[in-house]
Amino acid sequence: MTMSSMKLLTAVFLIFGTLVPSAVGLPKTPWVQQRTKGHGRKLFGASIEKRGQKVRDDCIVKSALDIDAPKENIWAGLTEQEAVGVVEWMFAQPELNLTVSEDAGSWDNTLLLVELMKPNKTDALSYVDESGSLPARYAHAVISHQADEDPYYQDILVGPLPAANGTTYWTPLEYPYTRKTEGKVRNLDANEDALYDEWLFKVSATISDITLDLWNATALGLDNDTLSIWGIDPVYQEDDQILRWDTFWSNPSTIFDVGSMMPMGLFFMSDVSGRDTSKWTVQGWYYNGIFYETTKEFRTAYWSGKVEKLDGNWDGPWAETDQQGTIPPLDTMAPPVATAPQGARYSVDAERKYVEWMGWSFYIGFDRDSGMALYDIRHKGQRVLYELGLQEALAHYAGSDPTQSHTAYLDTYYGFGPFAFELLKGYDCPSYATYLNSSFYVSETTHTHLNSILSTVGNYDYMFSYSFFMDGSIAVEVRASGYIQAAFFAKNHDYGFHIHDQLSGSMHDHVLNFKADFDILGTENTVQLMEQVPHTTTYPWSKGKVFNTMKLNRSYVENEDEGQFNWGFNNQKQVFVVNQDKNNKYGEHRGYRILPYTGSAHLTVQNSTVLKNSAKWAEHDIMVSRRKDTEPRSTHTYNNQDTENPPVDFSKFFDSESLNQTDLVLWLNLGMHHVPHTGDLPTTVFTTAHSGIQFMPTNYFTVGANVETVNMVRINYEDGDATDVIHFGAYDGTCKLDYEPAFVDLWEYKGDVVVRKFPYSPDDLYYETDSI
Ligand SMILES: *[C@@H]1O[C@H](CO)[C@@H](O)[C@H](O)[C@H]1NC(C)=O
Ligand SMILES: *[C@@H]1O[C@H](CO)[C@@H](O)[C@H](O)[C@H]1NC(C)=O
Ligand SMILES: *[C@@H]1O[C@H](CO)[C@@H](O)[C@H](O)[C@H]1NC(C)=O
Ligand SMILES: *[C@@H]1O[C@H](CO)[C@@H](O)[C@H](O)[C@H]1NC(C)=O
Ligand SMILES: *[C@@H]1O[C@H](CO)[C@@H](O)[C@H](O)[C@H]1NC(C)=O
Ligand SMILES: *[C@@H]1O[C@H](CO)[C@@H](O)[C@H](O)[C@H]1NC(C)=O
Ligand SMILES: *[C@@H]1O[C@H](CO)[C@@H](O)[C@H](O)[C@H]1NC(C)=O
Ligand SMILES: *[C@@H]1O[C@H](CO)[C@@H](O)[C@H](O)[C@H]1NC(C)=O
Ligand SMILES: *[C@@H]1O[C@H](CO)[C@@H](O)[C@H](O)[C@H]1NC(C)=O
Ligand SMILES: [Cu+2]
Repeated sequence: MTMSSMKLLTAVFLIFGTLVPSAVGLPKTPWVQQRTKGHGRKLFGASIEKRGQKVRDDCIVKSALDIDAPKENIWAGLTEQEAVGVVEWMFAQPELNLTVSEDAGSWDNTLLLVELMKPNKTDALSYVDESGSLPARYAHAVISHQADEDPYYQDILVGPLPAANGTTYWTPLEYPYTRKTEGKVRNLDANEDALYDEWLFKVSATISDITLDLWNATALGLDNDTLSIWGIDPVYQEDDQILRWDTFWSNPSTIFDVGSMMPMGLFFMSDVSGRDTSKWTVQGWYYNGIFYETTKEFRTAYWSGKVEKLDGNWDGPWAETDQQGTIPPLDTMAPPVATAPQGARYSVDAERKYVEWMGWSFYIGFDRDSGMALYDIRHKGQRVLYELGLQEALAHYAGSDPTQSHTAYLDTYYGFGPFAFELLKGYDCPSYATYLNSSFYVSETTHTHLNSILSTVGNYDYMFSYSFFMDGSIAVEVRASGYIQAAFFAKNHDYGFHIHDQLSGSMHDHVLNFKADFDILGTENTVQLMEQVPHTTTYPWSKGKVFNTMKLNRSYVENEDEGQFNWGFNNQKQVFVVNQDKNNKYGEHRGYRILPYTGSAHLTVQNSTVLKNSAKWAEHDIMVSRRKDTEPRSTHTYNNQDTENPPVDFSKFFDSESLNQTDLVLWLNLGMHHVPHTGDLPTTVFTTAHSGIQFMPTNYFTVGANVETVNMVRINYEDGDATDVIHFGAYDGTCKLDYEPAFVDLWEYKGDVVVRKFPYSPDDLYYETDSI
């Protein structure tokens, strides 16, 4: 297995889920009210069913209603023409000195990314809320400058679009980052091509007699290799010194990509500073609890019989996902299916990626780094959130060995966009769901993942779900699945369970950061806290008796110094985003409560040696900062390239500014403390690797918005007999269902559609799946 297939494993993201429309809210299940006994409420618009009266129709199966979004989707991404224009224009700028990726070596400059630069919120609101013009469009591009002793990545802005000689210009992009270095960050990947052939295989060759003796296996860069070598991410950085720890993994012998579960327990450290691979050095070896300073010391110890030999880890049925074992009773029968008997009850503008359902509406944006985000989320036309989306996903490992200890994947480095693969209809989402394409740019080509987004997004395979409910609440959930990255068992019991022959389920924290830019009845909002506290008091009526009870303690998050905190003890703290200037008629602030749903987590590690300043957002559950065009995102894709001085150091967002009635952003962490056990073999499953958060309207409506639905029924009864069955207007017929739409032809699965942008060849599209 190569380094790049390792990346795949640790950052394979399936996008799927029940995005909006299928995530229906409360009153869908008819309820029975037991206490009315036939008198009580007036029934406006209700109808009373006669015994035996039922309508029988044929089900009308239709897909989502087509609508036109009220505005253009200004977050959706570049059009085909825009992307082609920008790429052509950039290749024509001599100072950018770009080489087409296909022809580029490790000393050429290449264009890594071209995507839409999302508009500033002020410009976006002037267009979306008022009659302002469409915000000027710019492209965000990333160049890898490798024609340099000190290679670097650079973010630049190109625009305005469409690209044209004379009017379009490029500038270094600096304003969205806390580090002010013209959008540049050092590039530690420039020697990627040389790493294996000029280094790792050469080091491995110096001890291939040992790997043969230990495991009858080698990693020499030959077709018949039976071992792979890969190691830590990010590489360990001490100022300009760049250190790697690498380890051996046995190669899978089948199509199952299980290499990350096959560690062999032999580790070596290299100093790989600088571009000259002839200056790189081995800094030591580690095996079974003992560190050897030099290759010679390790070889001498080994061949003098002083090294205790342990077995390795090899694949087999225990690591494969195909069915095995006893089939559960009735399991061969067709499972229940979700159906929409009269057709979808939601509307979609597929071109503009705009969705409406039961009073909710939103636009979908998509980018390479973080995948899908939702914009301008409204309930009955009133915006609740301007932006809601993933920022970063961290998997921070720990262990007795140097590889696990140094591993803390920051997944946007690999990008969520490229790993949002085609969904399987009927498996990942109901077959009647609407599947939208997602596109991203790589090496002068645009890849389109067919049917990859719905309204839900999702190495692990992550599944992201955004659910909208009829009571006005929203849920954000993430689930993780896939093959774990396991550790060698030796001396690792404080860091995981023993799960296979020589295998430890390596402990790690998943922390996923989301941006929630609330706009509750306007952009100016405040975060209010309300804690239940034990209370001892006397009351006028208690005749002097001291009462032990509880009460509410309200406070505001006044400024950014108070802006980072955790869920309280025993869930006694409630967190609200309110608008203090928009009270309801009882004088209560209208707002939304943010509440933990199915478990959330922030990073256990404090002041991580590996991450340094590159993931300060991971240290709390909830963070509130003032919203700024200069702080659009809590991290940067290349934060792992300079962990001490990353492009975005989240802690710098917090500089004592007032948070009283101002436009603010909540940065919210979901996550899981994951200590894999035998149930994580062959894969971790979604049932419990699950974290969620909810947003709940609080004093926002006069009564619960859920009462508006007609999808309810009341049954009055008396003496054991139903006396009335009362309907409110919902279709109540029965119909014959043609199951065809519930079963899909999986042979339709295609993979990516790739279109070359430079030179532009729209008619020469091709399919590709494993190019990443
Ligand atoms: C442009 O890049 C090439 C490598 O692709 C390099 O040899 C050359 O020196 C660069 N030119 C300038 C002006 O930097
Ligand atoms: C812009 O200039 C480049 C060369 O400088 C030329 O190849 C290209 O055709 C021009 N594009 C337009 C749209 O005029
Ligand atoms: C060692 O591996 C080679 C090929 O990988 C195989 O042909 C040979 O039988 C193995 N030897 C032992 C002792 O397993
Ligand atoms: C692997 O291939 C190399 C070169 O083709 C050969 O010298 C070596 O004997 C092979 N090793 C095994 C275990 O078959
Ligand atoms: C997705 O892309 C395919 C291929 O280009 C196209 O046929 C299909 O209409 C697109 N789907 C949507 C919803 O735009
Ligand atoms: C009430 O909250 C304030 C502000 O958070 C805090 O300083 C105070 O100690 C709390 N009072 C009680 C009784 O918990
Ligand atoms: C974080 O750890 C580093 C290295 O051990 C130390 O220099 C620094 O003071 C620590 N910072 C905090 C805030 O504890
Ligand atoms: C967006 O806001 C930043 C920060 O104020 C500013 O530097 C930039 O020019 C703005 N972009 C546009 C297109 O106006
Ligand atoms: C916060 O804003 C509200 C409403 O605008 C105002 O009444 C209150 O005095 C402000 N509080 C502080 C501490 O400035
Ligand atoms: Cu995990």
